[in-house]
Amino acid sequence: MFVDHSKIFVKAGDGGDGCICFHREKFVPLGGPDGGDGGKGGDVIVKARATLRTLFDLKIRPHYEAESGNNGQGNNRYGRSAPPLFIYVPVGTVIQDVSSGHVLADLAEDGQELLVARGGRGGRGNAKFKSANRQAPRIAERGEPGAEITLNLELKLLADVGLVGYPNAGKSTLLSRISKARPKIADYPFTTITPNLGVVSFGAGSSFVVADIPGLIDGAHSGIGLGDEFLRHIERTKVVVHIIDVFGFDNKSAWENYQSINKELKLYSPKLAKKPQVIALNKSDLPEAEEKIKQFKKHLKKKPIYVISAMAGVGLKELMGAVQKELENAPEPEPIVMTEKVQEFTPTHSFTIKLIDGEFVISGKHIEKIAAMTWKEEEEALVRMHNIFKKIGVDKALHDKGIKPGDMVRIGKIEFEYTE
Ligand SMILES: Nc1nc2c(ncn2[C@@H]2O[C@H](COP(=O)(O)OP(=O)(O)OP(=O)(O)O)[C@@H](O)[C@H]2O)c(=O)[nH]1
Ligand SMILES: [Mg+2]
Repeated sequence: MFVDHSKIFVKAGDGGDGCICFHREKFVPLGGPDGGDGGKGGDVIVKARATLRTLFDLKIRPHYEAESGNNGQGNNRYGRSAPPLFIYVPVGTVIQDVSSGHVLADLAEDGQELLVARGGRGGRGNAKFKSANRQAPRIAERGEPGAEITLNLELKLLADVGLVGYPNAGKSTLLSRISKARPKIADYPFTTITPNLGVVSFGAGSSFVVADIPGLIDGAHSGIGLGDEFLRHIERTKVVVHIIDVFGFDNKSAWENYQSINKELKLYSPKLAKKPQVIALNKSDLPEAEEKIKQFKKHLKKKPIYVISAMAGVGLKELMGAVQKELENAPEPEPIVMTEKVQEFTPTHSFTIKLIDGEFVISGKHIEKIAAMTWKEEEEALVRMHNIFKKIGVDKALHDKGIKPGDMVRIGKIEFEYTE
């Protein structure tokens, strides 16, 4: 099954907790702190793989979570870091961050990868908190939570040439004639419901990839029919071949059809409308085609028109020759605009305080992270957290909001009673 977009939720692994431990040995009464650091949580990496063709697997399994790092242990043993979690996608997958709308990457080559969520840092063990005036610290950090992100994945086919036209015009028939592809062909509209790709070998050593997409109808740009879904695949091609049934479609003439399709392309994307277009009038083998061809040509005197019979294989060499020539002159399709990098966590100390159901709820990325990394069972660790909060102005802000001893404060998942 061909699936060309999917929304996935990923979470990197949490860092392992740092350990609060003291050296124990016979005859050594007061061993120093020897709690090791926690290991790093696993990153989540999206990687392109040439053997994949669809995003189907990700559609049916949209949740991904990397392993957490192991906790640190006594005797200065560090916790093991977790391996990265790879999510494999087909080449041509565009990754977008749902919350910001930024395009993060366009994985256009086999093996290309993007780190989408960084694993949490391991918490430091209490050995790291030893200082001249703190010989036996009961402080360690919990692991940093792994980053979370929701991504839109969209597969853009990497074809050089796109076939567009109304349903039943003969696009799939043409593809089957010029390549080894065997798409379904039938005498009714919307036979093709997902794109087909074929490789055309032309002349000495040159070849190009052609995409046959479902037929377009009026209003396709706004989502009517199947076509608009697939126009984005055409956006990346270098050349468009416009296939027209010389007998027309939907009780309209070939000329009217030609204009309407071009209008749809323009409404979908002006860039698409500007792509080099090769015009092919199909079904020339049928009786009375001659007269229809004449009529069409009357309207369009300045542009070359290729008269073909996809079924009988007439005029295809000339058509492919024209396509080849256009390909040689066509500019490389513009790369998709990419945001430089995944926005990494930048410690901004900004926070907000809201009074919700009598509780003072503090939110802010940095502050929530500090809270999550605090061993709240340890008095000393809590004191350290409060000292950090004081420094960044949380205390003062709580005062300004009128907090009194005994009131409850909540930060992320932790809650405590306020004391002076
Ligand atoms: N006589 C004649 N019939 C043709 C020719 N090309 C295609 N056909 C017929 O037209 C019908 C539609 O052909 P398809 O290739 O399925 O058309 P399509 O453009 O891919 O149609 P959709 O997938 O529905 O968009 C089939 O019955 C074909 O046999 C041609 O050159 N001559
Ligand atoms: Mg078709």
